[in-house]
Amino acid sequence: MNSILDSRPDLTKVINDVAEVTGYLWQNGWAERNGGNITVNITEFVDAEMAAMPAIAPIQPIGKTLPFLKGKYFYAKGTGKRMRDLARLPMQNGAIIRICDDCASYEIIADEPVMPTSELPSHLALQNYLLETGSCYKATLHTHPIELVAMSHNERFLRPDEMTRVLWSMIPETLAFAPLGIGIVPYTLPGSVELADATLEQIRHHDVVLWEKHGTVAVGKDIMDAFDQTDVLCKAAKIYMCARLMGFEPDGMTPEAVREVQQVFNLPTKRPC
Ligand code: 2HA
Ligand code: ZN
Repeated sequence: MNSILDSRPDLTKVINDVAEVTGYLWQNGWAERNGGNITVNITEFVDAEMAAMPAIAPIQPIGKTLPFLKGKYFYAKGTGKRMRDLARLPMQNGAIIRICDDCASYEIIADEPVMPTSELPSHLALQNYLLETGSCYKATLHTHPIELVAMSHNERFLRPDEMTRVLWSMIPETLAFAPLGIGIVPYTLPGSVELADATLEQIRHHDVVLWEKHGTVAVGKDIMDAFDQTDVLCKAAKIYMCARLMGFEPDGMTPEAVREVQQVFNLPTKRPC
């Protein structure tokens, strides 16, 4: 069967990276059944032939009007599709969509009429924000990392400053690679516009957002980067949990040691691009 990826090596590389990452999500135990979703802005790879491709399914509403998305193209994981299946067959478990001129609806153009992710309002609201701010970030990743979700069941870790402080203090690399820390969104119905709005507020100032008792959302320059952001914070959560399993509350790096890393490595206080 023909695929939009045929004779498009650059686009194929992006989709193959998504497939590689979805394999990691499954192996990490972060992607039970159809858990999690991904979108990647692929507009830079669109050629005249792609731009002329007709919709292969009825136009659908996004649920929000997102003015910076007009005419943009995204790869999106399909709703109800499994990450572990996407790892083998990305174009049968995800689709390429085009945002319509009303900026409030989208059409699927390839390869198959796979309806995109149930969290599309959140993903596209983040993509709209990235374009609005001129960011070079292209990917959004929602997944269910076990240890971070477990921590969100405790009131102490629903305080974003406390959660960030504990994670940063587990290992210097957490601070170095997630210098904006983790934001928290109190429990909100999955797939809702309210969840999208709350996520957007938090991602402005954080590397990753934790949805209470649900999962994480990360943005990245590409899908590998969004995965790394999540992975770095989850590693810190694992170390915290290992210490607790050994029967003690970990000391954590001292505030002075944390400040030293921030200063010596000149860590950014906002997203680099
Ligand atoms: O796609 O994870 O939050 C399934 C989900 C919804
Ligand atoms: Zn989810």
